Amino acid sequence: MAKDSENNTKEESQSVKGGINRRQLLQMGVATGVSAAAAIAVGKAPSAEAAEQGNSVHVGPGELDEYYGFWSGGQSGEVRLLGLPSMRELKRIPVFNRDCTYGHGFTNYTKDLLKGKISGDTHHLHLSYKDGTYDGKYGFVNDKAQARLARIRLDYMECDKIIEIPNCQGTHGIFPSRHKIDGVYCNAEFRIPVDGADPEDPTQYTCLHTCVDAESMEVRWQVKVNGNLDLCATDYQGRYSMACCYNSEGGVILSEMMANDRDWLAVFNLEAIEKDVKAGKGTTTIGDSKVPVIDGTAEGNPYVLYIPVPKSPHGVNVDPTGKYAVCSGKLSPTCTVVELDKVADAFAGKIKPRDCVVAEPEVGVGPLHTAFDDKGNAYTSIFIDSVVTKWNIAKAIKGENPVIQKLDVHYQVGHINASMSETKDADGKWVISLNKFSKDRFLPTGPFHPENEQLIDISGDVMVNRHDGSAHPEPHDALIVKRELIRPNKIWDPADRKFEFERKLAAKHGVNLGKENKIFREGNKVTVFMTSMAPAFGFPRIDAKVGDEVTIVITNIDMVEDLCHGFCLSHHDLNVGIAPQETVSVTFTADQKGLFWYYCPWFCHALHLEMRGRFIVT
Ligand code: CUK
Ligand code: CUA
Repeated sequence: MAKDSENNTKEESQSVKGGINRRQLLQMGVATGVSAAAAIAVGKAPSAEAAEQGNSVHVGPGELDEYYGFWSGGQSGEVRLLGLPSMRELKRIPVFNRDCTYGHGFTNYTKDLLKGKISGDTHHLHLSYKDGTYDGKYGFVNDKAQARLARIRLDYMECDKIIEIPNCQGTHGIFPSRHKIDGVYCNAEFRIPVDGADPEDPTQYTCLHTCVDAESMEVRWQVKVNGNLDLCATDYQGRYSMACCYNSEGGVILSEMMANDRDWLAVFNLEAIEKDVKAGKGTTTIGDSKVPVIDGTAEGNPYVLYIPVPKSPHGVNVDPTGKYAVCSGKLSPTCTVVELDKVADAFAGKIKPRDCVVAEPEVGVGPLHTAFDDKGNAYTSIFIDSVVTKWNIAKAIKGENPVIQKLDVHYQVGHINASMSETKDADGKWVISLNKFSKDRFLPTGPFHPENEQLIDISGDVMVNRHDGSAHPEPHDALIVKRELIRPNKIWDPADRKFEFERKLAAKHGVNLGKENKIFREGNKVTVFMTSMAPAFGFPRIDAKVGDEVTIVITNIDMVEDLCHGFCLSHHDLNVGIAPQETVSVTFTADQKGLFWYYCPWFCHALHLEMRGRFIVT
């Protein structure tokens, strides 16, 4: 059996390159005269043969995956790193949450990032670009819950910046520039009263599109818009950022928000905005914020173009050619295709905004997000129908029925994405379907079910589901990135900018960081510099007095890849991990008298359990 299917796979994958083979056609009913599109579009399950061709999710023991998956972690406030196609979870990167695995929210460095907040809601994660593809430098992720933007450095897979977006609530869609590292554009989803506006009067509410500098992570400018903002995208040339708007009504209850038959795609003219911001032309500020704000609400203003699209749209994605932006009508069974080269004429008043729309294909009930392959096809997630619809963009523009296949997914898909879909190098191999309900697909887990993620092979003419995987709620979005583009370091560089605080502290005390073990006392401040090297800490005993403010600076001086230590202090709510050549510092008050063992929580050595010491408070 195994041998047979192996042979079939080889033979058929060859024939499938040039198109659908005869056996497949028969199984789809095509040979009986029904057109391929019609036969597949009715939602027939792919044949057993089709299921055996194409890509495999099997990655053998010791083999490495071909892609990194970057997952937003939803309510968990984190980001997750997977290997694809195996779907093995490789790492959870804490961002807006506290996580003692790595000490995020416990070390001085990360406490400074979080500023006392330990919850978040990550929806959209995107990587920095150069020339339309990933440059491997940064990841950016939003916090919808507290209107923040975080940056992850991909060289160490750690969060290194978190900023608050002023005068915004519900920071939702974000997208970086795709031509080079430049801006990160952030959409506020909730309209709010600012600058003393009356909370009782929704007509006074404001909504802002924000540009953050990707390197300095400072807010450059904001644009005041009509309606609200939702998902975000940028073009490939640095001309436009864009946002779909589902609440052009400015409503505050459901029926008000659903009233209009059309809302819009807002397109931001970056050149016009930056020019006037630079010249200080027409800019204001809001409240205590010093960020220049441009008004994009007037009809025919040069900054924001409002392209009408049906109805309560969700999702905006730019195809790999950079020509088209695709919006979905959450309450319309259609996608809207906008030709980006027409936008300049619309800004110039030569054509109407609506004339930028070149197609509105019917794709299914409740379309949300769209991904792309390298052959001009789009894949749209259809929430209500629980399908992924594959359709052809060129056919849609010609006015032909573009739907190629609808594949059942289980159940209620939110985001989907395809391998390298958000770059010019989309490769048409995989689609990930992030499904909001798993219902009966897994062993019961009580009232809260896991989510279900399905990995779909799109390399052949027929989409085939290859894998169901449970996920901790609730990943919103995911990227599938070629592994060659991501090259994280395996141990820390002790000269890294991350350790600036600890280096300064060491210099102040004349300590050679990572080389010396020393304890200092100034008044009620105790500062400890110590090393960790399997299986011992630099000090087997640390003394303090009740009320002391204790700072412990620990350097893991092991040079060996994967040899991590940690520092956990019993009964002090303090637990951090320390990677090879990393230095961390923790500051806490010695508020309890007695003896408290500190120990290494990472299994590092045969004598790992003995890697501990006494903290004695008198
Ligand atoms: S949103 Cu979640 S399914 Cu926040 Cu990207 Cu569309
Ligand atoms: Cu060090 Cu366990």
